[in-house]
Amino acid sequence: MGDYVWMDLKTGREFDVPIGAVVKLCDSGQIQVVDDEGNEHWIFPHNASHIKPMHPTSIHGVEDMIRLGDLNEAGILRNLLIRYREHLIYTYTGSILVAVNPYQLLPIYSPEQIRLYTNKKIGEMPPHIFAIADNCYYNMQRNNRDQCCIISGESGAGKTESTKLILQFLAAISGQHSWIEQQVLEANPILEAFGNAKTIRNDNSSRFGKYIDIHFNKRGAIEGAKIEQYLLEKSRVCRQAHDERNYHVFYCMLKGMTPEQKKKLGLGKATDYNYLAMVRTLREILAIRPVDHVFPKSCLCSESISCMLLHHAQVDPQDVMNCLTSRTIITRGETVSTPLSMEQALDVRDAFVKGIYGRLFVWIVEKINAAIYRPPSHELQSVRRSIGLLDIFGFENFTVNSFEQLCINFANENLQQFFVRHVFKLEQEEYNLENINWQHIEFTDNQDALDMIAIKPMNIISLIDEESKFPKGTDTTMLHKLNSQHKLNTNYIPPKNNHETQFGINHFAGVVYYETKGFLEKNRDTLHGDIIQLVHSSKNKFIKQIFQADVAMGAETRKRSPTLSSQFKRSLELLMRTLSGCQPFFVRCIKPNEYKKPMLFDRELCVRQLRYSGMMETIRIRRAGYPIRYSFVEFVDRYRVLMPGVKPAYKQGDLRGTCQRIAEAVLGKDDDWQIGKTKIFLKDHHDMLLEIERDKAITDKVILIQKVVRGFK
Ligand code: AOV
Ligand code: MG
Repeated sequence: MGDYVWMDLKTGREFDVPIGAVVKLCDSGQIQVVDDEGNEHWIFPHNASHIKPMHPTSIHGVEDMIRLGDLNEAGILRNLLIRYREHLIYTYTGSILVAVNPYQLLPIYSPEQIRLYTNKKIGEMPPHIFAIADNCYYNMQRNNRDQCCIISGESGAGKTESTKLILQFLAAISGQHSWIEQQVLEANPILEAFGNAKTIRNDNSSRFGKYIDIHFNKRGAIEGAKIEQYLLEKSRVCRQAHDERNYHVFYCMLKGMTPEQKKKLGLGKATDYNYLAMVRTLREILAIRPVDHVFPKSCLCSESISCMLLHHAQVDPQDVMNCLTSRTIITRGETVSTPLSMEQALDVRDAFVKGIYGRLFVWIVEKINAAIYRPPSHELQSVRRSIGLLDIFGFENFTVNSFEQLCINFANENLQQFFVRHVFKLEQEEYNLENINWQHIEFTDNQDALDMIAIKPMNIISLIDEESKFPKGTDTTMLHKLNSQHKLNTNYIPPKNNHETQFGINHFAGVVYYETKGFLEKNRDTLHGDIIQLVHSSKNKFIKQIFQADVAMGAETRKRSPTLSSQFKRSLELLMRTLSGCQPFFVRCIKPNEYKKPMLFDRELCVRQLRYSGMMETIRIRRAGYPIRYSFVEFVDRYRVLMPGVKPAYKQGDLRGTCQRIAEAVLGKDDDWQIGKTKIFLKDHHDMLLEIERDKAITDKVILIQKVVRGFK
C-alpha cells in the first residue's frame, strides 16, 4: 500500500500511454489504485498485467530526464506532469531545456532569481530558462564562440515568452544598464504590437519569425543587436478567421489615443472597421449587397478603409477610384482601361493595404536596427561575440490552412531538421570518426519531408513557384502538378477527388491539409502597376518612402521579382547557415492544453508533442552520449592547473597521454568518459566537476601568490 505503479488501460488510442497510480488497498486477489488524475480503479487477478511497479526516480520526479529509470513515454510524461503540478515548469534533458507553458505568472523571474542563476553551471541550480541564458553567456566567453538559442514548440507553447526572458537575463548580467540595452529590450513591444495578433491558438501569436542577434564586446557587455525578421503574415491585415484578431497595434491605437489624437487622424472605434471586427467576410458582404447594380465605387467608399487611404495616403481621390475600379493594360503599345468586378476591386484594395502594412513592418524593423545595431569596426570584429535567439512562428494546423501555414510549417521542418542533425546525426558521426565505443541510436528523421517540400528537384515550393511565374498558371493547375509529381510520396496526401482543392503534407508534427485557393496570388505578392503609379503620385512622404524600391524597379523588373516563397526559402537557408556557425542551445516549449488555462495538463496533447519532437530518442542519446568534448590541446591547457607540474600543451610530446592522466586523476579511471583520436569526450557532470575543481585550484593559487607577496613586504 502506498506503492506506486504504472497502469496501462490499453485503450489503443494513439497518444495514450500508461498512467501513474498509487495503490490504496491490496485485498485478497484485488487491488484498488488511484491514478494521477484522481480516478479510482480496481484491478482483478485476470488483468493483473495492467499494472507494473514504478521506478523510484519516477515517483517524485527528476530534474534531468536522463536520470529517469523508466525511460519510456509514460515516464517522461509523468515526470513533466508532477513537476508541472508543483509549478516546476522547467526540466532538463541533459542541457536541452523542456519548458511547459504555465499559463500564469510564476514568481520565478525576479532580479533575485537572476542573481541566483548568474555564473552557475547547468545542474547547480534547479532547471530554469535563466540557466540556459547564463550558460550561453558563459560558453560564449569561455569558448570564444558565437552561441545561439533555438526555441521551438507549436503555436502558444511559450517561445516568445522564453525569448524575452533570455533577453531580460542577458541584459541584466551583461551589467551595463546602457541606453543600447534598453533599446534592445524596448524593441520587443513595438515588434509585438505590429507583428503579433490573437489567434485561436494564442492570444499573442507571433505572425512573423525573428532572429535577434545580440552583440557583446570583449568585456561581455551588450554593445548592440540586430533583428532579422521573416515573412509577416500580411493577409491578416484584411481578413481574420473566426475568433481571431488583426494586429494588436490597431486596437491599441483606438483604445489608447486621446480623443484629440483620434480626431486628428479621423479614427473611430474598433467596431467601426470591417478590417478589425471582421463581422462580415467578403462572401457575406457580397451576399448582403447584390453584385449586379451597385457600382463598386460607392461600395468601396463606404468601406472606411478606403476613406482612410484617401485621407492618409494623400492621393487624388479620382486616381484612387480609378485605380480600384479599373485596370490599365498595355497591349500592342496602346493603353487600355478595363473595368473591374466588385470582387476584383475589393481584392485590389486589400492588396494595396497589405502592401502598405508589409512595407511598414519592414521599415519598422529597419528603424529599430538603425537604433540598436553597431557595425563592427575592423579591430572589434575579432573580439565581438554574439548570442542569437531564434523565435519563429510555431507549427500550425487550423481547420483551414493556406499558403502562410505552408511557409510557417516549412520553417518548422527546417528547425526540426537542425535539431535532428545536431542532436542525432552529427553527434553519432563524430563518435564513429573518433572511434568512440558507441551503440547507434535510432531516431526519426524528417529529411524526407523536407526534401519533398523544398530540397529535391521538383519539390513542392519550386512547383508552386514555377506555376506562379507561368502566366496561365492557376491554383488548380498548380494542384495538378503537385499531384502528378508527388502522389506516390508517402509524405504527400493528394486530394480525394477532382473537385477537392486541398492537398496534405505529413509533417514531423502531424498531417496538415492545405487549401490551395489563393496560393499563387499570395506567392506572387505583386502589386499592379496602377497602384505603384498611384503611390508615386502621393504627397505623403512616408508612403513614398516605403514604396521607393517598387517605384524604382519599373514594371518589367517588378514582374520578375522573386516570389514570396523563394525569398522565404533563401532567408531560411541563410538562417540555417548562421545557426550552423554557432554553438546551439535548445529550448523545447510544450503546450499543456488547448484552452490557454493554468494547471490543466492534457496528457494526450503532451504525448503528441513529446513524440514528434523526438524527446524519447533525445533522452536516450543524451544519456548515452558525451555532450562535452575538448581537443587535446584545449583540455590540457584548461585543466593542467589540476595536476601540478604539467606543462602547457605546446610543450607536450604526448598530448593524448597527458589528457588521459589528467582525466584519470580528476574523474577517476573507470568513470564513463572516453578518449578519441583527437578529442576527449565527457558527460555534463564531468564538465561540472572539472570546472569546480579548476575554480578551486585557481583560487588557491591566487591566495598562495597573495601570501607570498605579503611575505615579501
Ligand atoms: P509562442 O510564441 O510559442 O506561440 P507565447 O510565448 O506567445 O507562445 O506564449 C503564449 C502565452 O502563454 C503567453 O502570452 C503567456 O500568456 C503564456 N506563457 C508562455 N510562457 C509563459 C511563462 N513562462 N510564464 C507565464 N506565462 C507564459 V506562436 O508565436 O503562436 O508560435 O506563433
Ligand atoms: Mg511567438
